[in-house]
This record gives sequence, structure tokens and C-alpha cells, in this order.
Amino acid sequence: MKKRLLAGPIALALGAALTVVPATQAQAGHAAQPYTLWYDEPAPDSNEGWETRSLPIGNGAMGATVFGGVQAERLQFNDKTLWTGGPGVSDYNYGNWDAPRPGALEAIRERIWKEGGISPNDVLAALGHKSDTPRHRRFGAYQSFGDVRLAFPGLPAQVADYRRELDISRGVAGVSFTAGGVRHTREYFASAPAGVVVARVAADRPGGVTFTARIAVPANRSATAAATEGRITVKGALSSNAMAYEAQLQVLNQGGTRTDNSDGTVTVTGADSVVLILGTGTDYAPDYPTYKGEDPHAKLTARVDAAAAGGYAKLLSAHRADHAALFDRVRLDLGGSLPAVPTDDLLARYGTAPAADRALEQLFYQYGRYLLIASSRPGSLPANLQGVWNVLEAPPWQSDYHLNINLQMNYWPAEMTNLAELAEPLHAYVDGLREPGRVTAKQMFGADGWVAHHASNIFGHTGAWDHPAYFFPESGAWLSLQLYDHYRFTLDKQFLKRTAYPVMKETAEFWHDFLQTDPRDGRLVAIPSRSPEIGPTTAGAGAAMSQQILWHLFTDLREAAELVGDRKQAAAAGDVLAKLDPGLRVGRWGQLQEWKEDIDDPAETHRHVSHLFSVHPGRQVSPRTTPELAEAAKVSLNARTDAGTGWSKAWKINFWARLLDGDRAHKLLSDQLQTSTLANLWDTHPPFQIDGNFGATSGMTEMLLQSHLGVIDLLPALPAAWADGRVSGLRARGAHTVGLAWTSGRLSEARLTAGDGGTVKLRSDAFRGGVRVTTDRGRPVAYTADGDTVTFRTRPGGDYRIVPAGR
Ligand code: FUC
Repeated sequence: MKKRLLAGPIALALGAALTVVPATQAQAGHAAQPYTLWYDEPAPDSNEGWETRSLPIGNGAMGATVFGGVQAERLQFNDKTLWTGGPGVSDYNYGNWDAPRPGALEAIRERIWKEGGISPNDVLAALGHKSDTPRHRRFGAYQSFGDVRLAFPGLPAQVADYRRELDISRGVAGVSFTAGGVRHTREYFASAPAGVVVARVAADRPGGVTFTARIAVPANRSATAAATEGRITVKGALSSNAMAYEAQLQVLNQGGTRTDNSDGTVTVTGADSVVLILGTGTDYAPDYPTYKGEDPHAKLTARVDAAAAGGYAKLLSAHRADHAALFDRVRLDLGGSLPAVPTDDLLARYGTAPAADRALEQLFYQYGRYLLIASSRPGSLPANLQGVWNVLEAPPWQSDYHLNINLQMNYWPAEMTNLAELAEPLHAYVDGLREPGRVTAKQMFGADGWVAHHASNIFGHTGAWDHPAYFFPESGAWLSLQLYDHYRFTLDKQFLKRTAYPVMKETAEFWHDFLQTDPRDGRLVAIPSRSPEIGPTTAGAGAAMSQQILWHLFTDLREAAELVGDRKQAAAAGDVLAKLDPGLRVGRWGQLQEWKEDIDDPAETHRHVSHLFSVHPGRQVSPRTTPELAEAAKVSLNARTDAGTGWSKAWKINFWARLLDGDRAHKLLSDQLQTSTLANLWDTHPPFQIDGNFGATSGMTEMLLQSHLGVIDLLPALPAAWADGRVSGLRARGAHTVGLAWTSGRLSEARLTAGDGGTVKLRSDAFRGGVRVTTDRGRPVAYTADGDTVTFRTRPGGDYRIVPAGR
């Protein structure tokens, strides 16, 4: 699978443009670094090269990918706010109807009651908005901002000791090689504190750096380029919607000369080293209804000026401190040992050597955390389908926010892998959907509250999209649950009061209006209702996923209302719950039903497994609490098979972990690595889609620690392949931090740092033989043990050590 650029005479004979001789670990002076992706060749300068081999860096708002070409370096870059479509396009209307459709909802409901399931096409025809022509004209798509291109005229085609790498623990990418006896190095990072992308190009011979820098942008916009005092400014507006954009690249040379060229490029000649500082901005603002803010020029200039004034060393140390403060919180050791092979080879050989396999799994795990750190920082938009990285003008699925699994999955690892603050963009985004979502709720359904459908953009698109698969008014409810889960993990009462609770309450207002009484059994059901994207029939009433999401919504709302002292709301939620169909039924072949009617096809292998929402991310079904339903869930999951897109496999890791089958969860992880992971370790649907990276990190964590049932479950789904290991810094609901060590598949020690104090209950099979609980200083702590659980009182911030007897 590996494409290797040819070295030596053969390449020359073929007239290859570029030849690199790879560095061995020893030559390059690198010990095997557990958190480094590395390659012995550049990424090809093509869209496919970008997708499969470029290396991503990002600061949340901006992203960039490193290609590492020797003579022609390319740094493709993004800014999450650069989108086509939206209010800048004529007749954009947030996905709402272009004209009133009196009685549309009632007519559809009447048909469903009469005919049972009806075609999803009919629902969409009645309720969906008119198609965009040409497609996505109004909805828009996430854009590539452009490329920084560096042309090195003096470098030869053939170089030695080539290495391209990304150290995810430092958040720094690098390229190095030797040409004509000179060692050339390039370093890249995206700084969140400084709000810019930074590069340093150097050589170990004085005066060894000569190149011309330019910024290239795609054709779908106006563009002017100018260079003054080493600053390249490229600006213009998107043709689609007149969104103003601007990129500035400051070139700072150490030694040599620097020339501003009249074509907007900058040439550096004979420098010892050069620092590049790249900033971007648009006139987007996350404010309904215009989503337009000020021209980006002034703020962008100030940002790039400030970064340039700080100097490289300061920028790098501030970045490293900022990155480490997040990345270093979790350590995972599965006993892996990284062989001295490039990461693409490591991936290709996965499954052949246990120590190397474990090393790749550790790397893949932390890569999920790295990608979240790089693509989701407070104050920016949430990570989209590709995080923050996109090279195309028309990316797959617009690189948008799909709300029927994908955006949710992006944030599954945030809380439990100790990156809770990185979920702020999700919270702000969901909060921001309320205003447009109120209009949609009124217009389509005559309902109070707010609603969004299966996919949205950065311009408040809350209507139902123009595809029959995509009627999904439950997305807002699902997203609200994730806000409440942030509270459960952090116990942040301010967040509950100010953000989560108002969102949940308003979501529920919609459902109070939307839910109808099913004449067949008197239960409250969603109608129309559908299991996301799956055929053949039906948009009927009370599909399992709709009901399960709503059970969680009203259960959590009741709890939240009690916490904030809103007794009226708690009672109203309780009233709904008393009548709500909870969406849990075992069908004729022993399956957990996907539909209210027992019509599931055992041969259906669709990638969405929506009716297992109750297993994950939900908590209605578990082998611990509802063994029969858990068995039924397994029947359904087995019928779906282990196949699927990248994100589907990732979800299945989470399912099997929650079903306490570690070996099966691990098998799905192996499948994902072998069949749904690209050379740069990005998840592939195909094509590249980032949710699977986040979903896999979440699933691996669920194998080690679960806390969704009010008990902190230690190593609930440990696979045989992970016989020995340790992990630290995981978060459990209740604001606890947990570390674990195990040998021969058995817990040897747990450490717990209590957040707010209170009583904790831990579970492990290893506790059955007895247990010892002490403070970290060894003072005994009073506890009660019961079978596989141990319960004790904690004080806020207290550190505890829990050791099974015989360990
Ligand atoms: C959902 C999935 C597709 C894809 C898209 C972005 O609709 O069904 O597989 O992931 O989102």
C-alpha cells in the first residue's frame, strides 16, 4: 500500500522530480518516540496526498497540514469560519420553507396513523425545504483557505536522511533532510495562545536558506496579493456569499536578505533561518440572523504583529506549555513498544506483532485527543466533519455539522479524556442554534421551543434538508444531552444554570408540543419519526431512537430541574416520562427493535445502529441493569455485522465496551485500524472523516472506565490483548479523576482524586477477594465492600488509593 518515492539511479533514469532517501531512526538521531507519527517521504502534492498523508496541526480556529516537499513545500491551511452559502446568498432562509404549507404536518400524521409507516420521501416532500439549485448553493460548504507555497530553487531533487514527523505530545510537526552536506530543518506549529500558525525554516550552514514564499487561494473567490516589509497579504471575498477573507504571512529572516516582490511574493536569500507567521480572518460572526461581523483586517494585523514581535522562542514555549497542559493530562500505557519503522509501515503491519500493535493503539488513542486539541478550542466553532482541515471547494458532505451522530461523536472523548473545556465550542454552537431553531419549530410544526434537523452549517440552518434520509428533529434533543453530561462530569453548577439547563428546557418545550398520543397504546410518541438514514420503509411513529433520546431528555431534564430548583419543570418532565414510550422492545428474532413495530430485517447491515442509542451514548440498557435488553442489543449488533464506515466501527467499539465485551470491542478497534484508517492516521469513511478518530478514542476509554450508571466501573471491558497496562488522568462523572494499573488482565491498583467530594462507588471484579482503601499518604479510609463494589466517602480534592487484596 505504501507509495515510496524511488531513490538513486532508477529514479534519475525515470526522470523523477523528487527523490528522497529516508532517514533511519539512528541517522536522524531520534529514539522511537511513542507520540510521534513519522514518515520517510513527503506527502504527494495532490488532493489524495493531502487526504492520506499530510500531517495536521491546528489551534482550534485555524488548521494547517504539512506536506514536506523538499523543493516545493506546501502548507495547506484553513479557518473554520470560511464557508460559502448562508445569509450572503440570495433567498437563504435557514432551511425553512420558502412559503407557508398550511396543514402539511397534520396531513402527514393522518396518513401515518392510517397507513402505518410511510415513505420517508413523502415526509420530506411535505416537510423538507426546497432543494438548493445548484446543490448546496444556500446551505454552503466549508472551504479551503489556501496554501502557503515555498519554492526552494537551490535545493536538489535528491536529498538524504529525509524525515517528516508530527509529535502530538508537543503539537509540533517537522521536516528534515540533508542536501549537499547541509542539514535542513523545518518546524511547524499552530499556537492557540497567539492565534497563528508558525513555521521555522533553518539550515545548519550559515546562509543556507533561500526560498520564495507565496499564498495561493482557490478560484472561487476574488483575491489580491501584496507584499510589504516581508508581510504577504492576500484578501478578497468568496463569490458565493461575499464573505470577506484575509490571510497574512509575515516572513522574518535571520541573516541574508528579504525582498518584497511586486506579485505579492517574498523572497529570502541566504538566510540562516526564517520564521513564518500565518494568520487568517473572515467577517463571519456567530450571530443570527446576519452572521456577519467586522472586516477582519484590523484584528488580524494586530494578531500577526503581536506574534511577530514576540519572537520564535517565546511563541514556541507558550505553545508547548499550552499544548502540554491539555495533552499531558492523560497517559496510557498498553505495554506497546514502537519499532523503528515509519508510521505508515507500522499501520500496514498492524496485527502481526503485539508490542508494535499496542504502540500503534496507544498512538491512535492519543491522536484522537490531539485532534480535538487541534480542532476545538473555546471561542472557535466546533470541530466539523473534518475537524478543521479541508483542502476542497466542495468537500464531502460539505464538511458540515451532521447532527444525527457525527457532531455528537466528535465530542464523545472530550469529557472522559480530561479535555472538558474543549467542548465549549459545541455548547456555544448548540446554544446558537436555538434562535433560528425557534423559527423552524414554529413554521414547520407550530411548536414552541427550538428544533434542528440532521445537518447544519455555520449559519443557523435548522430546517429539514432536501434529502429523504435526513428528517431528524431529534438532533437538538441529543445535543442537549451532551450539555448535561458536561455538567455530570464537571459538576459545574454555573454551567448547568446558564447554559445546559436553558437549552434542555427549551428543547423540551418543542417536544411537549411535538409528542402525540399513540392511539394503539396511549403512549407518547414522536411522529413522524425515523431511524436515521435507514430504509426501506418508514417514517412512522415512535421509532426506537426517537423514543430513547426523548427518554433521556426528559429524565435528565427532571434531574436538572430539581438541581436548579425549578419544581414546575421537574413535575412536567415527570408527567411526560409517565406516558412516554421508552423505545425498548425485544422483537421476534430476539433483537432490540429499531421500530415500534416488529419489522426489523435480520439481514439489514446499515452503518447506523441508532436503536442501540440506549446502550451508548445512552444508559437505559446495560448488562449490569437490564440483562435481557442487553442480550437483545447484542443480537441486533451481531446482525448489523462488524462492517461499516470508519465512524460506524468506532461506534461499535463503544457499544461492545458498554456491553462489557472487551475482546469484541478490541476486534472492532483492530478492524478500524486495518480498514478505516489512512496513512496519516486520519479516520476514513471513506473518504476522510474525523468522527471515527474521536469515536475510537472514546471507545477505548469506555473499555477502561465507565461511569454512566452511577458507579465508576474499572476496566469493565478489558480485552485479552491489553493484559498489562496503566492509564492515568481519565475523568469519571462526579468530577473525579481516575488512574488504573493492571497486570494479567486484573486490576492491581486504582487511584482516585475526588472532585467535589461525596460518596463514590467503584466496581471491579478484582474487589471480590477483598480490597484496601487508603489516602495517597497511606492512611486507611473507611469503606463498605459488597461483592465487586466498594463505597467510601471522599473529601473535595482528596487523593485515594484502592488496592485489591493480594496485590
Ligand atoms: C451521516 C452518515 C454518513 C456520513 C455523513 C456525513 O449521514 O450516514 O455515513 O457519515 O453523516
